[in-house]
Amino acid sequence: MDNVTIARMLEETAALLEIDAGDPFRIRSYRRAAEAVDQQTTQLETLAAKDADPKALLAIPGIGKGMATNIRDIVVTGTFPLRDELLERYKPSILELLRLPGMGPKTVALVFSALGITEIDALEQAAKRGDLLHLPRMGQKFTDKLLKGIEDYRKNSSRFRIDVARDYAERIREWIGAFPGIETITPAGSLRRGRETVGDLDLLVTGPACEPDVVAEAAQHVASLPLIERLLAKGQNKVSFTLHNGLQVDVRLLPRSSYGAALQYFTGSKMHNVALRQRAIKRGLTLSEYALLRLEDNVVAASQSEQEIYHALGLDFIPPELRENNGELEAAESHTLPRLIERSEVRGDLHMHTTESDGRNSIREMAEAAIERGLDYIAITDHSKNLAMTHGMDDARTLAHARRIRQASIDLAEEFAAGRGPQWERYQRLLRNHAAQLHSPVQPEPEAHKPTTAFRILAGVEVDILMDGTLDLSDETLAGLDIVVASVHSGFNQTGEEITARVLRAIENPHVHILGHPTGRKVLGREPYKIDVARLLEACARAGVAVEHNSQPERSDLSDLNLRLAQQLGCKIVVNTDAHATTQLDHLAGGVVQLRRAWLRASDVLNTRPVERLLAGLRGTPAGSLSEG
Ligand code: DGT
Ligand code: CA
Ligand code: CA
Ligand code: ZN
Repeated sequence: MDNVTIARMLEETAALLEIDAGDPFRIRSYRRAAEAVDQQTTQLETLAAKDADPKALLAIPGIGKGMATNIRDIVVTGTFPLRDELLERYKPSILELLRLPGMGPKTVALVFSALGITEIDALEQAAKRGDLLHLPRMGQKFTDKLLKGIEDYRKNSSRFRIDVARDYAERIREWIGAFPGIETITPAGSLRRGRETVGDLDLLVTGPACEPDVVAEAAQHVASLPLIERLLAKGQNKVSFTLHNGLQVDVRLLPRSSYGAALQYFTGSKMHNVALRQRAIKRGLTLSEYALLRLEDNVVAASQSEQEIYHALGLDFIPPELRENNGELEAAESHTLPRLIERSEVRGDLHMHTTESDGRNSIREMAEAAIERGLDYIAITDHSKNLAMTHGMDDARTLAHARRIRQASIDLAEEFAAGRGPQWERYQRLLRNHAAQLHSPVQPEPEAHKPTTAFRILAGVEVDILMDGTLDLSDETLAGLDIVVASVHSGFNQTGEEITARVLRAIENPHVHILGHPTGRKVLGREPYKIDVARLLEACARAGVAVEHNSQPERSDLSDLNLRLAQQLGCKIVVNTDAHATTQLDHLAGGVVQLRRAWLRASDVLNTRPVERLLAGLRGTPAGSLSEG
């Protein structure tokens, strides 16, 4: 039982208590416990074991005596009494109702008590019959919106967000990798290509344990994975199953000799593979999941690595993110594939929140976490006052916050100059690791990580774009900041004309540097605003306003296609995390994958530059001059 599962059970219990109109204090305690468990880096399973110190669990903030008992029950029995009791009363399917638009716990409780509804199908039928119209606060409008929501939910629920799939791939990888003789586990399919959603998870496994005479034992190990909800098929070298959330996983165990061919085949996409096979045929070759063979005598031309296969077909290696049959074969043939941006080339992050608005950490904590991740600078951009629920800032608070941010930056610079502080501490740690790993085949390069300039914290804001396109803070305030991100957070129902005009007006303000999450869509959730994206991007390019790729997995906005359009239109582009906690700075890696899918190089992205050149690039530099460096 891992922490993620324990946290999920506590969170579900909080939701069920809410439906049950339970004590708000109690509901909050379950929610806080779920969060605390989720953030633990040690496995609670070990802390909850019989021989472990009974105080170990209690040492975690947010976990009291009762909660510790619940967690011990979960570890031992897979559940705990309160959860069982609530699930008995409401049926597990009721949790799904909460994912529909407009269906908060109070509404779910109402349809349950009035109509006995515990699942989506029954809710849909009731809505269609008009049964909901008799309930308080539920008119025709609510019913229509709900039916549309159910339709969207069904359409989307067969796919999963990439970050969800990635987390499961990692957990399954840990389990499979523990088997002796298994050396390599690679997620293939749409996950490897970095699509923002995946239909199912394809995992390829190889090593001595996957050779034909012994593979059955390894397959047996895979089939005993505790996360499996339902085993669908178990063959000689393939195991398929589903997880609790319905995600299907296909695991294939393959001998080393054909691993490259299998990886190429199962990475796809289908369209890319079709084009590649046609190319093979033209050259007297045939490509399968086992090998690239010469047609005339069936001699293997390549099979062990993808590189060999692409080279044998007269192509440069094509990174998985580009394999969508969008011109990548032609570019690989003419040696004109771009050298795609890498996570390590991003030097700064220009959009994040602190406890000043709705973030969870302080300025200093965000900075230290960014340093730990190898960044050179960040901008702190808390919300403005129009977003009242985030405790957004007015002009005075924005400027006071900016002073604190700059002071924090000065503090870091002074520590740096004195040869101490988080940058030097990180470097010392890298050196120690290096010394410890001297005998390992992979040598880290501590010299490359030696800090040469002080980390910089830029003072910024995420200013709300109001309904009429004016900004939520005064021009004088904005002029006093290093980074102004402007974003839409309201009025999603505006017509295309209205919202396009609104955002165009906002970017006319000369103080705006970056347009935050430009289309407002949520992956598998909310449709984008009805904004004219091409017109918007053209205007941003003209005005020199950078457009953001927001790396929050549920946003991932701009999408890969819109990013490619932005680049073609000459827009400045930045990739940000919009982190609301230190751990979310890790989202940068996923954001970079989307940039890669858009064929972007480091030189296409502003925050790959050192901070001085970044700032120069943000201020009035014509968009066209980006490419020189
Ligand atoms: P997904 O799962 O819908 O997000 O998308 P993929 O790309 O992961 O597709 P999936 O899981 O059906 O298959 C994984 C890869 O295996 C796919 O990208 C290409 C290859 N593949 C699977 N079935 C076929 C097929 O019938 N023909 C060809 N050419 N390739 C296939
Ligand atoms: Ca797949
Ligand atoms: Ca599959
Ligand atoms: Zn925002």
